[in-house]
Amino acid sequence: MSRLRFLTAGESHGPSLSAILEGVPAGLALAASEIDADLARRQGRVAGADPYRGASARMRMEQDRAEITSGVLAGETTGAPIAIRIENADHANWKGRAIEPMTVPRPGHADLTGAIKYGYDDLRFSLERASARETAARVAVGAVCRKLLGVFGIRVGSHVVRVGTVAADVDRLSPAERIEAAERSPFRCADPVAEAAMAAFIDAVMRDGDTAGGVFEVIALGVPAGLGSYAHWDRRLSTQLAAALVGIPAITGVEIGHGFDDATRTGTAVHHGFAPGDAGDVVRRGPEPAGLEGGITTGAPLVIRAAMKPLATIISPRDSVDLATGRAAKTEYQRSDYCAVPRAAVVGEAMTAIVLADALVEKLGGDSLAEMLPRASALRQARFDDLHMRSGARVLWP
Ligand code: EPS
Repeated sequence: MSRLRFLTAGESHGPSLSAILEGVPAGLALAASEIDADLARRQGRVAGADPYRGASARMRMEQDRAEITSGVLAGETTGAPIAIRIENADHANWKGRAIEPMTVPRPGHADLTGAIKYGYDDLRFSLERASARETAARVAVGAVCRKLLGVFGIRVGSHVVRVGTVAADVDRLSPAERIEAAERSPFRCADPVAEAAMAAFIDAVMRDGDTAGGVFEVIALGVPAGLGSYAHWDRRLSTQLAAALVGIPAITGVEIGHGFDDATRTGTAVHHGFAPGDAGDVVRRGPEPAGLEGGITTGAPLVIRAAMKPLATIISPRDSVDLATGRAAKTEYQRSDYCAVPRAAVVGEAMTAIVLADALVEKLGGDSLAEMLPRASALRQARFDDLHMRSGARVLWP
């Protein structure tokens, strides 16, 4: 089913992160600098801005750069697997160092569950791979998918709608305005009033030695109707998008459009009417339902939200147990971010781009761009007449 697939490898303080992406059609122009642009967005290194407030000191250390080591020849994809490598600058600081085993698990992190599952006596073995550092590799893969989607006029962006108790008010902005405004904001927030309040909230959390979570929204524009299917649960695009987002570290909730708010309303308030359009098409009488109906895209902007729990690495010591002695102990602080919601939003874009690129390749046939482009124009021009939807009554069951 899935035409496009990827794997990542690498530890947080190891020599490098690696990714292999397979299923990208031949003929896509691709340069490492295009991947670097998204890596910089994930790190908050945009237009010379300082890395996001609330980010770990590690962010100042890393200047993530992608090296493409296969699948691209003479500047174009060949259809072969694309391999990408990103160095960890911090590796030099850990290499060859004798490090005391970590034996006190941080509640909420993968320390304890990793040790139970794999039988570690040093919890750093969990931490190294469970670390959100790995999301840099996903963003690199997402950048390639973004490039592919761009050829078909599909754009993916994100913005932060909540940090802790501070919510952004974005109702007056169109989906395109939201993601464009976020690109100019150090918090990826489209509401300048909320942005200032978010900064104050994060400053207070940092002063208290605590962490903050929040909610981000991913928006995809220009998505054609007809991607995904209701034929089986795993073919629903909503299933794939929700899984892609909840698979980002610290994500604990996913919402299609305003799913949780809509659950408080009645059907007539949520489902607006259809009307015949001028071009022989069907238009809606109210706001679009988040771009998905029956697990299939409608052609409207796709809107998905994800909730991030407050990070589990907290500067203030937490009650725990020393697994080496079995006695009560306090956690020791490991360097971390205080709030990573704006960075998680960029990872959310990457995961969304990967799902959409897979669905597009599945719909259009993905050996080469030359093959996909004419099929995409035919799809966009399809009218109901072409789809034989006005043929009147028929017998369904002979
Ligand atoms: C992370 C802990 C911190 C973060 C890291 C994710 O790393 P370190 O322990 O090296 O200070 O900075 O994120 C990144 C390095 C990154 O590039 O996103 C964790 O435990 O998840």
